Amino acid sequence: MALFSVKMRSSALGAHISGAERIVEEHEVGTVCAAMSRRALSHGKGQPDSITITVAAIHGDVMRIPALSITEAGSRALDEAREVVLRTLDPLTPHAERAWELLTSVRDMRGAILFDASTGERLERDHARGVRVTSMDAATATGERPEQGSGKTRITDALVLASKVAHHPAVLAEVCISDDPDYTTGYVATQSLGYLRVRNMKPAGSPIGGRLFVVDTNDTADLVHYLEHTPVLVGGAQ
Ligand code: WAQ
Ligand code: MG
Repeated sequence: MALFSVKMRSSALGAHISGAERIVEEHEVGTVCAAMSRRALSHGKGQPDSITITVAAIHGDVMRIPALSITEAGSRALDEAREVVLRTLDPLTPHAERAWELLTSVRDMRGAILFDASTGERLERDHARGVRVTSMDAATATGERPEQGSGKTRITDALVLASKVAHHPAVLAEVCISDDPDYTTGYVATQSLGYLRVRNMKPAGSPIGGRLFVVDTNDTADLVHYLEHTPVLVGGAQ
């Protein structure tokens, strides 16, 4: 059966607004493209003046990996959220505070910061754009997935991305803050800890948001190729 990767990105005056990733069967391509454009047009960050949807046939195998398990940190305020993140990163890098400072100072990136665990340096080539994880989806049949825009998709989408990212051995941890001004729950994820939801990652109404991957690798190109191109289905029967 032919599978297709469907990607959407939207922007206004050149600034990134939103993006989405799916892997679907041929007969679902039309419906998914329509749902993605609807979702892009009603995004909380603003009205896009450009929406690009790319459909590409997947040649070769699709990797199947389990979803990370979801847990929740009971953080009641920003400083508690920061503590949860720092406590998770501290054993993995001596530059945990720098990682937090960096992540909480960026916005409007299409992709993620690649943060070198040992040096605290950024490894991605384009600092304004970051590295965008694409070609992934939940393994569940389309009919069983939550309706696009229902609110449930946000956590599903994040869990799929986090599971793909954590699966690569060079990734030690991921930290995510939503760029939606009214969505203040983020997460920190590692392969062993799973997906830890963290409330109050930023003040309500703040436009900041981004992703940061703490990595340990001497082959950044291999990692970036996996993140950008390897098709991965998450969850379901392995
Ligand atoms: N690859 C890399 N970075 C990305 C990608 C991607 N495919 N998609 C988004 N980002 C970066 C980009 O800088 C965004 O500004 C930032 O992440 C946040 O993206 O369990 O909604 O789509 O309730 O706003 C977490 C859910 C929600 C927590 C995260 O992220 C929970 C969210 P958003
Ligand atoms: Mg967003």
